[in-house]
Amino acid sequence: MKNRLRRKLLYLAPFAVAAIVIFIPTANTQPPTIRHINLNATQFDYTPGRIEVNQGDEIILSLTSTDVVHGFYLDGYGIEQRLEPGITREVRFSAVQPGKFRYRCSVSCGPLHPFMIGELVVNSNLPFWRALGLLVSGIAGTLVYLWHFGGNEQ
Ligand SMILES: [Cu+2]
Repeated sequence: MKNRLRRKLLYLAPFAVAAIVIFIPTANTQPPTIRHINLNATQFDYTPGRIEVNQGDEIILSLTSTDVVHGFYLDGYGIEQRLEPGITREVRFSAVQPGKFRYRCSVSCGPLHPFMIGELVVNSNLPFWRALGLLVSGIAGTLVYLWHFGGNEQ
């Protein structure tokens, strides 16, 4: 009887370890937050030129042109906004899609207009993959457990 219990624990141990490893916190596990970002458009770049957020974050962009009329177009999210000089426009969206997306000027604003490009980085949602990993290891653990001990009382 005691031996059987020990064998059970031995089989379950790897899955317990897997579950613990999956939940070890790392730098990338912040819960989704509201990110307020000021983005300035000036001939011929954006400041900041690179924005990094986490998947699931709610993004509020305050867009301002500091000189001439510019535009803001965000690849992948299909967001477009015309920016009149000195008038701040707010764009709000959820960063649901992970990956790298370019934002570019969509209003011809001068000779270097085609090079007026920035980058939005949406880091993938690690908690989601951890939850999935836990689910998979849980199912695998259950299957192994049933396979070894199910209905076979010896
Ligand atoms: Cu421009």
